Amino acid sequence: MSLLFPRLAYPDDRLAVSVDGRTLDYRSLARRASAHAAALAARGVMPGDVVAVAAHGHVDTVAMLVGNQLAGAVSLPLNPKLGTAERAHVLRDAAPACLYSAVPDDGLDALAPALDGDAPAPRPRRVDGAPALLLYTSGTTGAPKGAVHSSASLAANLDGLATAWGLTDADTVVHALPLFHVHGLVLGVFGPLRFGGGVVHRSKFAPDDLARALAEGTVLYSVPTMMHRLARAAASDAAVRSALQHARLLVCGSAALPRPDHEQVEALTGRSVVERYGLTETLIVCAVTAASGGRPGFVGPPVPGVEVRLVDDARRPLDVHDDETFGEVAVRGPSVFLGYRNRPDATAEVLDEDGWFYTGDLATRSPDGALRIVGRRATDLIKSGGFKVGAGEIEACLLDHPEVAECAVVGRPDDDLGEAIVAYVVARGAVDAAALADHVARHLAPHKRPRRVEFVAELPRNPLGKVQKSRLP
Ligand code: MCA
Ligand code: AMP
Repeated sequence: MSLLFPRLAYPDDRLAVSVDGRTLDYRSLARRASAHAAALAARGVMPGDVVAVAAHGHVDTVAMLVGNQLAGAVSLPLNPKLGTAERAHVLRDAAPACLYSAVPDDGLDALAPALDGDAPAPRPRRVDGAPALLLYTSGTTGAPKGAVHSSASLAANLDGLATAWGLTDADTVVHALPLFHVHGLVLGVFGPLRFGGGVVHRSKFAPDDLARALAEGTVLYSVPTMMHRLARAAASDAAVRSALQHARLLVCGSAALPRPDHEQVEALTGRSVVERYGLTETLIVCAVTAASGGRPGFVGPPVPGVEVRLVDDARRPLDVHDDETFGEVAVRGPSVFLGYRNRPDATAEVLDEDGWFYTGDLATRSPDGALRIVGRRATDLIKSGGFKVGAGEIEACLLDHPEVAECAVVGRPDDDLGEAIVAYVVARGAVDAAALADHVARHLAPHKRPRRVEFVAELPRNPLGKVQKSRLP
């Protein structure tokens, strides 16, 4: 297929997207996306220019992102809740030609979309290797980096997942994932639109509400925190139980789903949860197939079209299939990103000249090819609620607070969030934990705020003065 969204070329009245009850069928989505593409052309936006869209949960966010693709623009979906410092960094780095928002005034100074026109549809842009999507993702230190994907990369990965999960135009995907990451946007919106199905999205996650939405769909996408909360709700709420029972497929990813959550869903509903593993830079690498069903601890074999290796510390391939020996996961294939925007140095660290991307994740491989993620190289990367957060970026932000003399940030195991962000702070004067959490929420993003702040007299250091996080209380 040479179009990213083939059904939009012959649009009909099948539901394409529903957000909080507002819906667009394929015909309305095609019309609104075309009007946006025409508006971009009228503004002089050229193919390859970056166009930012505030990623509010709204049907018109989807119309604009599809319109960007029709126009050949590079979409930058922006978390509308980004704090001042992080937003300034992203906008400086991405240098968008324009910024749109479906929701008026959120301090973003964004353009209102022009989606009501009856502009002639631009000739749909074919799938190719040019940049199409820019997603910012955290590293261990420093500000987030922009990962660049082409439409060919998105198409290849979505087709592989459609094979693994048997996705067709009869499917409607249901989720409440944010629309500014691979999970919610690429899998959760572009996926259904590519296979001609629908998406039912909720802009806020609540277990009972998502269960109601699931009654309108067939496939659920979730992060572990959501599955954990759904499993707890299912214990006392028959409607949640029944919704999970009747879905065709329950999918979870972005972090490991703990065994107790797997077991609780299965005990209450008789259904298993299939996990899949991926990164912003590679899209989805491994997925448990619909046919094989869930298997706690395992993320499945490589997605069709993706090559996976386990490598040792010197990046030499390990030919192991014993579910015991572990190595770093390396990935090659059409869905690996083009690189980090403006950061050839950072790109060269993770992508070698043969096209292998080194994930930093450690895994074992079973005789049947399924991977089990057992850890990661960098201890300074935290996954909280499925969001990736760098300890270094939070430390730098806390150090900008006048009352913080020193600090160290770590992820601590948490039943609900997987890992909770905890900050150890040596304070100069009187400051409370909530004020420091607010400081991070205001400057970076609310999900990056420490959930706990421990005030300490000093940080443990080695003789060279380096903070030793393993010795924190
Ligand atoms: C709370 N809030 C605040 C503050 N505290 N706002 C300002 N200042 C504060 N101090 C607000 C929040 O903005 C939010 O508002 C509300 O209070 C609740 O926030 P919070 O407590 O942070 O939410 P939570 O309950 O902890 O969220 C759990 C969650 C969330 C819903 C599961 O973590 C989530 O959406 N996770 C999804 C992550 C994801 O999609 N990751 C994919 C990336 P409001 O309610 O208005 O929002 S990974 C990826 O793409 C790869 C490829 C992969 O493998 O998938
Ligand atoms: P992100 O950069 O936000 O795309 O996060 C990518 C990281 O999430 C990976 O490097 C893994 O550490 C983690 N991850 C994603 N899916 C899973 C999973 N199913 N199990 C364990 N870790 C996962």
